[in-house]
Amino acid sequence: MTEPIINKPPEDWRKTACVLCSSNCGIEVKLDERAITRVRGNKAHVTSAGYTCEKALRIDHYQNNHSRLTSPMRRLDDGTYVEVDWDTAIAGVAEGLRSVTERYGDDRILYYGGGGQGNHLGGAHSTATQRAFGMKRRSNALAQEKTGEAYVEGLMFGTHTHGQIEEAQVAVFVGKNPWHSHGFDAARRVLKEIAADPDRQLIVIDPRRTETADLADYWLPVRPGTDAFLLAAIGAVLVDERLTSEKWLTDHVVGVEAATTALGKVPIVDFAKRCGITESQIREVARLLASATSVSMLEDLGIEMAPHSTLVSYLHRLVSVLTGNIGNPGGLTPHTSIAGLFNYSAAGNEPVDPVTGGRIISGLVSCNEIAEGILSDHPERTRAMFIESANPVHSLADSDTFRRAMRACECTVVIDVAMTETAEQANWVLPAASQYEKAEATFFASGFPDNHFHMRPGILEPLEGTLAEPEIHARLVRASGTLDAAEEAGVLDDLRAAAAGGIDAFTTTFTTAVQHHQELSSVGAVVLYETLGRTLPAGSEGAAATWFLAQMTAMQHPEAVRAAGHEGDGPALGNALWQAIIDGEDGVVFTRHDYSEALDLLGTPDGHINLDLPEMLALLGALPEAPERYTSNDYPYVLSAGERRSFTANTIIRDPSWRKKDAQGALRLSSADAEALGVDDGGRVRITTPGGVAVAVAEINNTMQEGHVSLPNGHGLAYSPAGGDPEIYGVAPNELTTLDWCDPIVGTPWHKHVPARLEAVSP
Ligand SMILES: Nc1nc2c(c(=O)[nH]1)N[C@H]1C(S)=C(S)[C@@H](COP(=O)(O)OP(=O)(O)OC[C@H]3O[C@@H](n4cnc5c(=O)[nH]c(N)nc54)[C@H](O)[C@@H]3O)O[C@H]1N2
Ligand SMILES: Nc1nc2c(c(=O)[nH]1)N[C@H]1C(S)=C(S)[C@@H](COP(=O)(O)OP(=O)(O)OC[C@H]3O[C@@H](n4cnc5c(=O)[nH]c(N)nc54)[C@H](O)[C@@H]3O)O[C@H]1N2
Ligand code: SF4
Ligand SMILES: [Mo]
Repeated sequence: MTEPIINKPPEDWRKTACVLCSSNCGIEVKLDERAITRVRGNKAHVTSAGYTCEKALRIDHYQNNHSRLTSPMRRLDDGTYVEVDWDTAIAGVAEGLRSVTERYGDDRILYYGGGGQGNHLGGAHSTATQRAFGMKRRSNALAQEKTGEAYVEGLMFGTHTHGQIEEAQVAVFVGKNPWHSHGFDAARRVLKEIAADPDRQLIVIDPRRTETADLADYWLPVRPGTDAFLLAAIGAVLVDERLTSEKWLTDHVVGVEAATTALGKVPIVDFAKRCGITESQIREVARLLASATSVSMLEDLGIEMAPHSTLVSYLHRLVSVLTGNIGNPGGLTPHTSIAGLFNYSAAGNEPVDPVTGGRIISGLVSCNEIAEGILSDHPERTRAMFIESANPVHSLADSDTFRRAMRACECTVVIDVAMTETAEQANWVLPAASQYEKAEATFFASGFPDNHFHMRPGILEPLEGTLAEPEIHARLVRASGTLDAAEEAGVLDDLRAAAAGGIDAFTTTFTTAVQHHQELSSVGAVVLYETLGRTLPAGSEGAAATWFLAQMTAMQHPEAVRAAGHEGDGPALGNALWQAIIDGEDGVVFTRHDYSEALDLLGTPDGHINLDLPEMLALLGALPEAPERYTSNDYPYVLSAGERRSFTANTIIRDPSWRKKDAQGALRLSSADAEALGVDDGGRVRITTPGGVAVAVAEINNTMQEGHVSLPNGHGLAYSPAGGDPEIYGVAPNELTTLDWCDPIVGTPWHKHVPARLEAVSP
């Protein structure tokens, strides 16, 4: 790297990324002092190539707003906060965590979070703090959306797969609205390309006529919560009409007979009625999927947070496998990861939570069970929580119960940039530097045949009073005493000296050091930050941890790393990749494969895809007996609580003035429902659910089916405009949700399918 970005002259553009969704589009920005005044897509970016959506252009509302924290804070008994200095805060947090372990034993502290849409380096450094303080319980937002998918993928593929939509002949979205939510690169551009190409088809399975559905060749408006019936029927047609890819299945798949036998019993006509899609349309779609050269199916919250969620995750993959769409160009492909979000190796042998009895998927406690466990009287319950870069009071089901659970803990710590709903309940609040004030990166990339990684240095100095997470974790690890012996033996000094001599010298010294001091590898990210990180340019220090990730990637996929243009063998190859990551301001290709190698990346023990999942097949067999509806006379509507819209981005931006439209976060409902309720457009509606009551502004919107209404996510945040008292804008969806309304297999909440009662509120 030539010069630190933070030292660039004011008139220069600075390269960074948008942090508002997992696409992390490369952007270039101009600054005026600390304000981000201009934003444009970075055309040279390896993944996004200049693409952005409207949200990136208003990113300054994330960087500069009145919610930013500027001092560590400690909660007093009366619930108010006092500012404390960093030394006091670090010592207090270390003492609070240590005393919980001393009193209750190991494994009583839960670590939650570790990264949002743009920042995973904090989480990478937190592993050091977790180990230093014996935090073994973990959870994060993935355990309220993607654990069902991960469970099924672990059993079927032993790894994650991703649809290569850009190349697919047929793209299918099941409960996903990529026009707004993205989830793959340059989503709107790619959707428009597919829509404009007569040889390619777009299929959207969604009760609402979304912006994506508007572009689709086939929009299948399922009745909410009935996707399992639709996908089972599509699978059944494949079997009934002998449309499966026999030869390919014989070569690559086991358990075909178990699955096709179960599908053979599906009552297609009855299931068509239940999901509200005609049999002829189901047959037409099944034939299209079977005849296409490639199909990419992607699921998202519309099925992950609705009835039969884990089963649906299985059923649509079953359809992809039966039609031979795994590992082919434009199909679903396994891929490399610079650091995997899930560990698939325990699939099928997941441990059970000793307190709640729930399955722990990939080491993650189910989000819906965290509060219940803490509030139980089980002797092994969690007694402390360490929450980083997450806002679970707002984002997890039943906000009130999560608040109570935090208060029931003996020590709670929050690291955040803002005074959030969660920070407001914590004993200690530690202010983080923003994602434009430090090195950051994410581990979301799931590209194939090429996979990308983008490490961005900070473009601004940390806001006064804040620290970047690597520094916070380094201080906590030091306070734990874990590094005392190595420090006294002069090992850290040796590592610093070696790092100053270059990455190869550092590699040799580090390898020897961890042999003598094993604790160095257990808190490895912090050791790297404290040594190698000190030699990196200002704003890049936290990138040292990626050295380890580069080494691991080079060890696991040496050929693919070399094919991506990085040279060397063994540790030298890892170092070449790392240097490219550090220098690559537009991101790098870190692995390059050929499609002929795609199925080599499967992680199942026998290298085959497995369709015989007895638990899922039993659920499929039991579908005819499933309830016809989950609504009742008391709660006759289905509320989707948390829709992605134009100006929503989870709770990353708190300042409501960033929204150009839908400032109030309206409840969308059909004109038929509005008329029946006597509600006008812009009028007010009371929403009552088994979890709570809220009042929202109504928006009559005929993309909604009758009986189905939706609220946006990310609203209902408290924000104080300059000098003003805090105000709450819109409805916080989880004031309306409950903990028990969730998937029976993995515990993911059914937020898209909350039974609700609506009443007009007189003006
Ligand atoms: N603009 C914006 N983009 C985002 C985010 C954001 O907050 N704002 N958040 C990011 C995150 S964290 C995530 S996980 C993704 C989520 O992205 P998506 O899952 O695409 O977003 P949602 O709008 O929550 O839900 C998708 C669709 O599910 C539909 N749906 C509701 N019920 C059902 C049903 O029973 N069956 C089916 N088939 N569909 C149903 C809804 O009508 C909606 O169109 O978005 C990411 N991108
Ligand atoms: N009812 C309902 N609930 C939902 C959903 C829904 O559809 N309906 N969607 C769910 C989904 S899919 C998800 S992913 C979750 C998301 O919910 P969470 O995982 O809680 O994540 P975010 O809302 O993205 O909050 C990220 C936090 O990180 C903070 N932050 C930003 N930058 C930094 C930084 O650099 N360092 C630190 N330490 N903190 C930072 C922000 O201030 C914010 O408090 O919400 C879930 N909740
Ligand atoms: S919100 Fe997502 S798609 Fe839009 S610019 Fe940001 S990263 Fe890209
Ligand atoms: Mo999410």
